[in-house]
Amino acid sequence: MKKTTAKVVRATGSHYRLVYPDGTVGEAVLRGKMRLETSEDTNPVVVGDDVEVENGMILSVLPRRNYLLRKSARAGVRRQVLCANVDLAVVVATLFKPFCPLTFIDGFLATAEAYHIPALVVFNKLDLLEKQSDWDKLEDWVATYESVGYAVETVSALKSGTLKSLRERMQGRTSFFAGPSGAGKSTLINALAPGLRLRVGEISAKWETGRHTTTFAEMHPLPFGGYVIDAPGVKEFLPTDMSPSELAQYYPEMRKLSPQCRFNNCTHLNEPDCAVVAAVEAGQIPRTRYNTYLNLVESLRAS
Ligand SMILES: Nc1nc2c(ncn2[C@@H]2O[C@H](COP(=O)(O)OP(=O)(O)OP(=O)(O)O)[C@@H](O)[C@H]2O)c(=O)[nH]1
Ligand SMILES: [Mg+2]
Ligand SMILES: [Zn+2]
Repeated sequence: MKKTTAKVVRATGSHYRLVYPDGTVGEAVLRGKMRLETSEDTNPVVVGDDVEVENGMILSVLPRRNYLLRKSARAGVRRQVLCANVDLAVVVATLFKPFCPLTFIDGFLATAEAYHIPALVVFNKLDLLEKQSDWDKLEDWVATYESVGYAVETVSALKSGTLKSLRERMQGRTSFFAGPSGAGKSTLINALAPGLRLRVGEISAKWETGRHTTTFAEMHPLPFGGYVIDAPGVKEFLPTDMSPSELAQYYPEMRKLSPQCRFNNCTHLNEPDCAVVAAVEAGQIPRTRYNTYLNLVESLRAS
């Protein structure tokens, strides 16, 4: 077989599943030389990559239109590239079962911002909301994200009637789904593309967390056009490889105000005449967003 290009649709350790331009599917491994050239702090080939391949051997990765990476949770590995060449970065969050920290959502949104990928916040498991205080909390979170310019969907993977608008946003695009384990990423994808029958997991009754059912990232075609990448749930989504003042640029509401700070490299932590801190105190920037910024700065400093 002569040299050709293909799309990586599944990445498990050092094995990859490829789809060729004619629609055929094949398995591949990395050429030895490529493994050697690979730096140890990241993974060389990810779902969504277009690769050059010959005889089941991946020779090279074609230039990426974009990619998404986070701080790796694995010892000895600094960062983890999650996907490449996507149109929409979707964070699937829940108010409970499992609880999704706002720092998770905001770490994800800032990362998508850093890599110039449009982002969408999806609150799933709407059917579990009972008390008025739950609905108030959801309304508050939705208002927060919309007020800083993000698109938000509120859905239940178990109620297909709630998915219409999400489907429209995903139609014809390649979306990447991230979220804590158990948030319902695979269940949502099953509801959007019923033929797939992806494995879904139980929620631990004791911890109200998921059980890491999805173990590798995989790209699936959608029946209404487009693709979706289902990914393993992660506990944290922390940006990496940026300074605090850069991170602030990836909070759109801070980016807007930072020209009014006294210092042009203001980190909005404790500098005098900081327009961002003033806006937080005046209630013009959501305090929850500023708090997650502080958490993420902390994590950048620790890495
Ligand atoms: N009540 C309710 N349960 C849901 C909803 N969406 C998913 N679930 C349940 O949540 C559990 C976990 O769902 P999964 O789809 O496996 O979650 P995941 O995000 O793919 O988890 P990982 O693969 O571990 O990252 C399953 O028991 C689902 O039935 C929803 O909208 N409402
Ligand atoms: Mg899953
Ligand atoms: Zn400032």
